[in-house]
Parts: sequence; structure tokens; C-alpha cells
Amino acid sequence: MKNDILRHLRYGLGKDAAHSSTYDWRMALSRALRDRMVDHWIPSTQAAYKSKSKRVYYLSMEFLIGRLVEDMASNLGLVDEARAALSDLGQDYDLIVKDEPDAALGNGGLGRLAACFMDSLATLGIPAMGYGIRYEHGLFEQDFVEGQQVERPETWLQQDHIWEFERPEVEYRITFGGHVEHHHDKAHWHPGETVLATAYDTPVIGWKGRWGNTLRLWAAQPVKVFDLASFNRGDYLSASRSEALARTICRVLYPDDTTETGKELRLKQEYFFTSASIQDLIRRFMSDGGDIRNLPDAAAIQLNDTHPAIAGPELIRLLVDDHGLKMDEAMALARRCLGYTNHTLLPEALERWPEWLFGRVLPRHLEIVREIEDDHQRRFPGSPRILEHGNVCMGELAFIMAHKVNGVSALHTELVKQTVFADLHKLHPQRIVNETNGITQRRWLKTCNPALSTLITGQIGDGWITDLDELAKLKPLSGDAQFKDAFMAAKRSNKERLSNWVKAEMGIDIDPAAMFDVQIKRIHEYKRQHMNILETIALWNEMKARPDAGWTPRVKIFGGKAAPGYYVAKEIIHLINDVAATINNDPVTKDLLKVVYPPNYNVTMAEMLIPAADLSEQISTAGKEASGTGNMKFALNGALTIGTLDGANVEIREHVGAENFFLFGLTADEVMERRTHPGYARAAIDASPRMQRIFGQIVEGRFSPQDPSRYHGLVGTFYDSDYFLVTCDFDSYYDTQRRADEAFKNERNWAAMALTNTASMGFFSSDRTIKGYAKDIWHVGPRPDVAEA
Ligand code: 26V
Repeated sequence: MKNDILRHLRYGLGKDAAHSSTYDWRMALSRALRDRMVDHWIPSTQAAYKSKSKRVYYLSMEFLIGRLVEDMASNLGLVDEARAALSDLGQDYDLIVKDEPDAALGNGGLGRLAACFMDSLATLGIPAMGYGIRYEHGLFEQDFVEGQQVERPETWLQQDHIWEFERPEVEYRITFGGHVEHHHDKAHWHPGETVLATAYDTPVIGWKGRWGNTLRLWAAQPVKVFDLASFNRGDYLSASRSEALARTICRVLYPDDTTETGKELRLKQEYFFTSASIQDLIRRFMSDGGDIRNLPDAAAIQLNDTHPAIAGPELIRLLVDDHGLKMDEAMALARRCLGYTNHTLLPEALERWPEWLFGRVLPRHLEIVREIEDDHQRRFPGSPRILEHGNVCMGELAFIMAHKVNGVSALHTELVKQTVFADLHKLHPQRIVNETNGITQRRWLKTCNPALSTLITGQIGDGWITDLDELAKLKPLSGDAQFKDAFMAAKRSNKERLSNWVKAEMGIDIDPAAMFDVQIKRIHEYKRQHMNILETIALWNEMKARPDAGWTPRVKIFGGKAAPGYYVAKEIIHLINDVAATINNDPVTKDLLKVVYPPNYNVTMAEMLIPAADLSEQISTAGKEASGTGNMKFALNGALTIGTLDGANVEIREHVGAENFFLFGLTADEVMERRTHPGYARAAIDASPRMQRIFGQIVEGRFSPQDPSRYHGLVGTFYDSDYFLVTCDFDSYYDTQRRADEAFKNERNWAAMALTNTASMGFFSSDRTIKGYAKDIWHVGPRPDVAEA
């Protein structure tokens, strides 16, 4: 390893050790790891070709990967070797790992889930390919300026991204616009614009390198002028349009996971990567000499939300227009290939494209959508429409074109059946299935929490790394004082590490003995960070009034970004920062309460915060959070949850036991019922002197003395609408927080509860989730040689 690092330093980077920066060392280390990775990757790829096994194609607009060096070193079992080699060379492995930028090609849960799935697919030895977009700029970087969010462009590709291999020979034409002519029953699409999609491949190596898959991200290139000349008789204008489109199409990840704004460029992004992926998988199938009618035996295509839902019409287009299949035959065949995962019930996030826009960008696909619609109406008269009120509804399209549709937690799947797809569900009662989300324990315990994972492995061996159910062996130890002390010592060391970081980065002193209470996720009204900060104010009021009343000291930690156009979310950020500034400067409560909101929350920050958490905030309005996956990461790392009966919280609580979970709030049914009572928010506030006081303080400018009216609008929404029922759940949330305070005082008992959480999380491994998809949706098996290895 040492020699390899030096060789790469010299011949790959043209440096000698004496003049190398941390960046150079990281590049050399990465290349050394990459070589080893390739030695696992190529045989896997060859084996998948040879055995002609069915492959999974995971189409996702987002892959929120984070850093890779440590993941690669860990999955290859090379962490110790790399550390030792660098140390011999006078370098610090940890510093070098920290130099890596965080690949943020995603917004939040949906993108991170895709990354966990890639890890599990490789570890289970399921031949698979992830398909997505190689964005030049990932999710924006967040700064706070006077407490307000400011966005800066993210620039990860300004450094060499050495994990990827460019594949200039893998290239597809992606066309847009123009018009369609029909001759003798055959459609001819004469597009107006063309770009090329070229592939960049990143190996994804599973545990111990037993199997490797590929994440293939598409970048856009302009069509070459000479190429155009042969097609379009030297149309140089088209060439410059192609250049302009190629420059913009992969430029930036859409940072809005809140509202569907119907932007043409986003539709083009969706079609760009979906078409390239479908063309690619068909080419792979045909090059094996297959009969296209057998495609469903070779390809399971999973749509991560509706973003790639154009895959249905695109596959049909290629089957009919290029391969000569009949329309109905093509539809049936496409359906057998496709599965669709729904990730949200929020009506404003469901994708709909104005028909005129859709038809202008994808005229042939609009014709095909009409055929799909007609076919479905013929078979199921009066069924819900894909084309409605002048829109193309991508949810309905994805549902109708998929043989299986899945929700991401038990509750969410039931709500999918009862709400968004109720009518389609009645017509296709077998189609909707549940696949509760999961997380990869390799990243979210092994790598991010060495203190705890070493302790666990010392106790029960390392079987849990590939079989998380093994953690159940820890359950009996919840009565073992010595093990519990060790468990809490690991937690304590993680909290100390975080305290040092907070001091260094933010200049705030926090006490590692306090309860670390963490809410990290995108800022959304339905996730109710505002309820958390209101509770913080209420607690502060009580602490100030009676500082000696035996309070459990708390550190409230927030992290998360708001969509740049989401005004209320940005007001919530501002309020949290204003409250933090006020409380952190209060001498009376300085040993009792702190509020910490580090800017630019990302995967890397999550890897530090989660192992240090005592309390995990999962407080969304019941019925709104499809699953949540942060909730699982916290519980796995021995935090207790304070939460509502929403998303996967329900199942987490069932697994860890009600006595090890701080439950509060209305249920999904009660939420729906409560909304029918006019004036429910005002009634709740009228009944709560505590809330009245807080709102009074905010409105008087207690937290924004320079600008007292700053939050009048925000507070007004609590009185007038409060769609997310903060006011209705507030008092029960406050009381439950105080129960958590009491519980935290009994350290041994808290340790038992925390340990039981960790020990009960076997079900929430993404390995289990992927096995579920493989069995219920994809009909693929793990390669036996890998599974048994
Ligand atoms: C939605 C939209 C809407 C249109 C504009 C662009 C855009 C980009 C991303 C999204 C994603 C929203 C859906 C999402 O992230 N859902 C989350 O999925 C997680 C994984 O299943 C789940 O744990 C979270 O509860 C759910 O909110």
C-alpha cells in the first residue's frame, strides 16, 4: 500500500513526497484504493455478463453519496492498512479522509436511500446498475448571514473525481422537440434538438469486495458538427443549439424537493437521463443476442419516484418505432420491466407537466401517453386519467406503466392505497406493495461510529455487518452494568468529539454531559422544526424562572437546508438562529440550555452528529413523512426517539418497544379528523397559556429586537391556518420532552433503553429492504457464490 501510494504520487500526480499537499496525498491514496477496487469490479462485471443473470436497473434523479474514500477502504477491509501506510509516510489518515468533498447529488432522503441501496445491492451480490445524472453542481452550499440562509453554488467537480471512469465510447443521442409524422402506420419523430449522453462509471463495491456493481451517471455533450452534417445537411445552427443545451442540461441539481414548478429544463433532465439509461440497457440486452421480447427476463427497471416516469413511454417508443413491436405488445412488455416507488403523499410534490409543454419537448411521447391512456380507459372505463385538466400526471402514468408500485413504510403504503392512488388501487388490488426503507449499517454504524461498532464486534463478533439481525444478541446485555457503561462511554466519546468540533467551528461551548437533542433533515413545515424551536423557547422560559429546579441540561442541535424558494422554511431557519443567539447569550441558563445550528448540513455532518445524539427528533405531522431514514440511523446508533406515529417511526417503535420510545401527538386519522374542525388552531392556543406566552414573546420581538415585526407573518399562520397542526401537538410534545428529561437522569436506565434501540434495529438494514424488492418486485436472486461467501 505504501509503495502504491508513493507510485501514484509520483507517476499519477507528478509529485514527490516532500512537496505534496493533503490533496495530493488523498488523490494518491484514492488511486491506490481504486486499483484494488477495480480488481474486484472487473471480475464481477464479467461474471454478470457471462451468467446472463437478470439485472436490476435503478433509475434515480439523485444519488446522495457523500464521501467515498472511507467507504471504499472500509468495504475492502483496508482501513488499518491505509492508516498504517500513511502513518509510515508521516501522514494522518483521518486528516486526509476529511479533505474529501461530499458528493451531494441529491436533496435528502430519496437520494440518500438510492446510495444505501447501491451499497446493499453490491453487498448482496445482485447484478445491478444505478443510473443518474452527473451534475456539475450538486446541492447548493448553505451559509448563514445574520441568521438567514444564503446559497452558494457547490463545485465538487472542480477537483478531480477520481472514483469515476469516463466512457467516451458509451454515447447516445437524446432528442427533443420537433414534430412527428406518420407514414404507413409508422411514426417518424423529426426532433428539433439533439444532445449526446456520455457515461461516467463509478464502481460500487460491496462488503469485502465480494461483488461490484456500477453507478453510471450521464453527462451531456453537444453533437459533433461533422456528425450533424451527415444527419442534417450541415445545419450549423443546430450545432450551436446543441452546445447550449448540453451546457445547461447537467449543470445543476434542482434544489427544490417541495413543490413541482414545471420547469422545462427539469423535464429535459428527466428525459435525458431516462432515455440514455433505457437505450443503454436495451443495447446491453441486444448485444447478448437476445430477442427483445425476452427483455423482462433480463431487466428489472425501478423508478425512484416519478422523476424517471418517462421510462414507460420511452421504452414503448423504442420497442415500437425501432424494434417494430405492436403498440399493445410493447405496453405489456414495458410494464413487465417496470416498478415504481412512491416517496411522498404531499400533493404539491406530485409531478404534473402542462400538456402543451410536454408535447413541445416530447411530441412522440405525448402521442404514446395518449395511447397508454386510451388502452387503460378501454380496459377500465372511467378509471383515473393520466391526462387531466391539461396536465400530464406522472404519478398516474408511473402507476399504470408499472407492474408493481411500492410505498416506503407500512403506514405510507396504506395511505397510498387510501389516498393518492385509491381508485387505481381498486382496479389493480395486487399492484401496490410495501417495502419499508432501510439504511446501510456499513456506513451508518461501522464507518461513522467506530467507538460503538468496535464495542459491538468485541461482544458479538462482526456478523452484524452483513446480517444486522445479529444485533439482537445484544438484547440480554441491557441488564449488564459493565456493558452498559461501555456503551455509554462510546456515546460519551462521540459527544466529546462533537463538542470539540462545535467549539472550533462555532465558538460555542457545549457540555458533553448534557442531553444532545438532534433534528437534522430538510427544513419543511411538515417536519415541524418550528415546533421544536417553540418548545425550546418554552423550556428556556421555565429554566429562567426556576434555574435551580433540577433541569436536565440540553443541547438542541439543528441541521438542514431550505429550498431556495421556500419562504416559510427560510423564516423558520431565521427564527432558529435568532433564538439561538438569544439563548446562548443568557448567563442564567448558560449551563442548562444551548442551541446549535451549524450551517451546510450534509451527509458528512450527519456522520458526525448521529453517533453523538441522545435524542432523535422525528416529529412530523402524522401522515406526512413517507418513511424517514434518519430516524433509523439514530436508533441504530443508540439514540432514543421522540416522535409521532408517522412513516417508519411506527415500525421502529414496534421493534424497539413502546417503553423505549417517546411517543406523542395526534395519529394520522386524528390529524385528518381534526382538520375538519374549523378554528382548531385558535382553540388549541386558547387552551395553552404556554403557547400564548411564546407567541407573545416572538411577536414583541424578544428574539429580533432590531426588527420586532420580523415573525408576525409566521406567528399569524399558527393562528389562522396551522395546516401542520403544530398548535394541536405542542402541549403533548412539551410534556413528552419533560418525560425524556426525567428518563435521562437515570443513566443506567437510559443506557438500557438506548442499547435496546441499537439491538432492535436489525429489520432496518437496507439489505433487508433490497431482499424485499428482489423477491416481490424484481424477481432476482442474489448470486449464490456471493451470498454464501
Ligand atoms: C421531490 C421533488 C418535487 C419536484 C421537484 C423536484 C423534487 C426533488 C425531489 C423530491 C423528493 C421528494 C420526495 C422525498 O424525498 N421523499 C422522501 O423519501 C425518503 C426515502 O423514501 C423518505 O424516507 C422520506 O420520508 C420522504 O420524504
